[in-house]
Amino acid sequence: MKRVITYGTFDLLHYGHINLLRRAKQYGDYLIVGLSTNEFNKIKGKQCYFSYEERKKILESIRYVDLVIPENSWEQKIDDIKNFNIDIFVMGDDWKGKFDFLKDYCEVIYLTRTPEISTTKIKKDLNLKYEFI
Ligand code: C2G
Repeated sequence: MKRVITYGTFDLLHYGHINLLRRAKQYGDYLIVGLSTNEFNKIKGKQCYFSYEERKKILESIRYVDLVIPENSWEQKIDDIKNFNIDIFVMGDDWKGKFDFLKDYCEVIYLTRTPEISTTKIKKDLNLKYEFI
């Protein structure tokens, strides 16, 4: 039973997120997502459209996702990897190298980001399109 973990905000869920989750799951049998809480998003400088509970509900409905846990801090990853017996840590390669310190505890894999799409782009495009409505 190979257990995989990944972390993120996953606001305004889009196909880039799904591509990441689908590929992350392919590395094992069980995928945990550490979902950034609104408080942690403030630390990350992110303002979410959906609340934590709403983002959690959306993630839990995805076939690749087996468990969603809160991500409250940058420091919790090592404990999570130990507590959940994680074999593989996966992140998009915009984070390449940033989590190599986890290699002492599990395999670390960076997957290519899906080009073009991002939550920021969605917000910007919507703003442009509907700013006069
Ligand atoms: N992602 C992707 N392709 C995109 C957009 C996002 O592969 N076009 C990936 C990111 O690389 C990340 C995941 O989807 O692995 C979630 O993206 P975000 O919600 O933007 O996560 P982020 O704010 O980077 O949070 O402790 C780690 C942080 O919580 C990561």
